[in-house]
Amino acid sequence: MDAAILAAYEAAKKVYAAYGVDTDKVLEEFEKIPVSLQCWAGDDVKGFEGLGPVASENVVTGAYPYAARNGDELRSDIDEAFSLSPLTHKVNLHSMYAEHHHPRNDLTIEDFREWIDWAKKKGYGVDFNVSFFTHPMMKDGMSVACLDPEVRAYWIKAGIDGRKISAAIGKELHQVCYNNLWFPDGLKDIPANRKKYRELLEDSLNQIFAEPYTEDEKPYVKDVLEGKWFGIGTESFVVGSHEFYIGYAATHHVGVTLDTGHFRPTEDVADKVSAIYPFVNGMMLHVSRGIHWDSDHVVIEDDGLTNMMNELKRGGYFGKVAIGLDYFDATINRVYGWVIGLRAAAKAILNALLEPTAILQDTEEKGDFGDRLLYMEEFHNLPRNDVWNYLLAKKGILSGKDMEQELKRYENEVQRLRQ
Ligand code: RNT
Ligand code: ZN
Repeated sequence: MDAAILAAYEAAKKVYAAYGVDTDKVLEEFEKIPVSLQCWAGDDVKGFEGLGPVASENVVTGAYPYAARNGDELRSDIDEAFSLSPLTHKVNLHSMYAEHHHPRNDLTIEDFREWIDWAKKKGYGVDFNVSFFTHPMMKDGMSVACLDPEVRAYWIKAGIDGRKISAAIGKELHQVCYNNLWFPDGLKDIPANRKKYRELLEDSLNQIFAEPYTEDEKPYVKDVLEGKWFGIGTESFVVGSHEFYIGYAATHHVGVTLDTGHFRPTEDVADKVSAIYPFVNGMMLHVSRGIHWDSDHVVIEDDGLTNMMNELKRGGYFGKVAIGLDYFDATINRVYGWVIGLRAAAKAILNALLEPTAILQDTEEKGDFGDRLLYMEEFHNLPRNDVWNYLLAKKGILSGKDMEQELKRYENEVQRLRQ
């Protein structure tokens, strides 16, 4: 290792020790916090089913070339992104990335065999989602809340199978597989009967969750419901709103997903964790960056991310609340997008772990609010970057110009051949 990086780390270690933080321990903790990468950003949420032109319920903008066209390309791109991130990794799969061309509502774990074997070989975890969108069986943007019973039945079956697939993945990889359920269902204009759609969604969820997990599946799988307050095409009404899912999860022993882009832009999503977590069975984050709306910009080290990771640290939620990324920006190289988001998440997690939280919470207990704010500000000046540089050097992960050159090499030698 570069002697200057090591010397800086040793000095930083002393600074942190004076505040009661053991940086070696922090680096051990860091290894235990996986981040799940959204596979769907690698091809603009298209999937591999070859369904032809069908309406999409996810808005992706941009036309950067070289999107992955099949499983091998997508896995290669993910490997490349992970090689530049110091995190412990999971891959967040969507059912539209099955490689065996079975119908969306007739899939088993074997349709994801290539993914699972690859994850095993590389030591990645896997999370799962049924893709309840971009499919001929969607009707007017609706799936499980559709008024048409045939459409509902189709997607309920997909939801039931999705739980089996998730449990099988978790068992095979020996770690929890989060089965995330997001339904785009909603209406562009003012509904005349909101209640009816909510009743249909409730009934569909009851059918999807009817079969409890077996005792040997339970440690390896969690169902989480992802709400939203509006979407493009569902401006007036989203059936699966946050209120609906929090109520449903609390009363049916399932979990929720908080996508940080799915709230009013001024809402503080970090504040919601301790308000919801105690009452639901599991929580996942879709860390995103919305600009004015759920725009899914690449995650960067901004206040939203910092506040969320600090909250996970301060509330003891690391290891309890699952962290996933969710954004897609097709105006830049998609591998760049992943690398930037992974490194931002990694840095925010590391900074949160390094925070001398006990001091902050102590001043608060004592009512020393001046000290609390003073130290919060002062802690921005701790030598975090020296710990970060050491972490990357220890893992042999490139930074700065070297990282940029590696990404350019990958674009030129690998991605460019896809035209
Ligand atoms: C959409 C949700 C959802 C999707 C993915 C593809 O608003 O955020 O999580 O982005 O499932
Ligand atoms: Zn999401």
